[in-house]
Amino acid sequence: SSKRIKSALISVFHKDGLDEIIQTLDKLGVQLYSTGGTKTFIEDLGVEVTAVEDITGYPSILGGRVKTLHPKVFGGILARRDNDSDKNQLNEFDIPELDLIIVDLYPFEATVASGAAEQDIIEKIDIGGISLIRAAAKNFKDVVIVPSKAQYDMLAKVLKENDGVTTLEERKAFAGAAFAVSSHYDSAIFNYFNPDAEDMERISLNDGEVLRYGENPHQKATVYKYNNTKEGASLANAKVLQGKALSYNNMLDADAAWKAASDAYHSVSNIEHKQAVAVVKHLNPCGLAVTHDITKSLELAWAGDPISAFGGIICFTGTVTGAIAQWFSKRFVEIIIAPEFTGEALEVFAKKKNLRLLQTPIKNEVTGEKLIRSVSGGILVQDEDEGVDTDFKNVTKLAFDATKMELAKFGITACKHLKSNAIAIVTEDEDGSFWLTGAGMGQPNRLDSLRHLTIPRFNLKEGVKIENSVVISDAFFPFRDSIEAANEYNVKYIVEPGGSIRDEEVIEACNEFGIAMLFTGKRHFKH
Ligand code: 93A
Repeated sequence: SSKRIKSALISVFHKDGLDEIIQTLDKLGVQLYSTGGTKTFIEDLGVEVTAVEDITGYPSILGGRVKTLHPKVFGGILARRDNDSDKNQLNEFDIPELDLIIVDLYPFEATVASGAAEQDIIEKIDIGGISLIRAAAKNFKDVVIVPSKAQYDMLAKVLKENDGVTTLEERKAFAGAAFAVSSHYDSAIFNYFNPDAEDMERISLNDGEVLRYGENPHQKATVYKYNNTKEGASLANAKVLQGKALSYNNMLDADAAWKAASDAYHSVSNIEHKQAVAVVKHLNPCGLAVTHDITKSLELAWAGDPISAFGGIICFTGTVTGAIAQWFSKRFVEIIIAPEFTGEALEVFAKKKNLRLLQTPIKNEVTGEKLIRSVSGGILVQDEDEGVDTDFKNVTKLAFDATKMELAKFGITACKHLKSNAIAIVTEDEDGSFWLTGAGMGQPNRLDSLRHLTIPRFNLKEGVKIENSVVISDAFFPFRDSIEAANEYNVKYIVEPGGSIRDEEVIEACNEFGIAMLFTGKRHFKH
């Protein structure tokens, strides 16, 4: 039902933006009450206002800690206007009805962020203001609550359009905003007092940012940014330099590209001035390279699978220059991620209005990130699969060439970023560049990954020899059939975790075919 605002209690920390509201309320003949500083502000506007002390009969005490906390204030807010007993009590105790409450809380978060001393922070825990907000929101049937400056526009609109008359629907919407403000405020206090709390508890559902859309345009999606990594930069906090709004898939792909490029960079220790580039499609790196030169890395990453690279997500671990930006002028990509873009690069990219540029430092080798996914009725949390594998065991008669160990490390890293069942082939160029030359992923069996994806992609590369390349499997080979298939193509180096009950059979097949095999002892499924 509709209600006219006849009285208002105003108690705000930041006074900016309030003048217009006060003038409008004054014109509507609303009786104003307010606290110390706010009262001075209103009087300076030449508007008549009554001190809250005149309602309570108490001065503000304890240095302002108790100003509005009084039954005469809260009675006037919480009284049910259609309840005779409540009405009688308001009369009996001479309590004025308060129809509109405007609050702007003490700036707790900003005070914490400023690095203030603990005592200053504690003083900024608003007690009266938060109570006013909760009380007025609880009684939205009769009362309008404006819980922060962010709702001033909404209030101004309601006041102007209907001369201070509000509908129940409008008051309930204000109450909704009020509880968003109060829960956010309390989470900030919670975070301050519980610095070691589980990261998940820190997500405030009000903090979500709406994404362009979900996995498909008819699905809504939101990103909640919170610190789920202990070390270093994060993808969600990358700076968006240009381009249309990001979607759910964009965020996932950008994260996959950023992690693949960064991890590839960390996996290699024998390349001077190393630069990694990843080209990702649908969460899988279809190209990945580490070389001594950023342009070369880009070219090899693109050449990994030039068909799939169309519309891809590219991540660099070094500075993107104008020349690199030019390189993309005739190629369509969705997102480019890099720690740095030169001014010239930005100028060139500016012509591609839809292209997103994300700026973020590379991922640390180990970040302690917690990965979160949902299933119907629950959420799953696990540690990120981090770090470079270095503990290898030669299991075949033929020793795994010592000069191929660095390449193997790069290959394991590439393979670990592919969806299971994953097989990767990596190759070293004449100049010592490492690149992903074949990749098979997402198949329900390893043999299909090898035969139908990895090898055909590898065979597209002219002049690259399989006998010099290393084949990596993300999990053990359950049978000797994959080794037989690999042998058909003349594979000479295989890396796999081991751990199958038929390991002996698999090793025997390698010995038969003159293949050198390493066991890593570490599986890298990615579902
Ligand atoms: O210290 S408080 O928690 N005690 C109170 O009773 C109280 N009532 C309102 N702080 C209180 N407030 C806050 O004072 C409001 O939330 C607002 O931030 C501020 C306005 O004070 P002034 O009008 O004196 O500038």
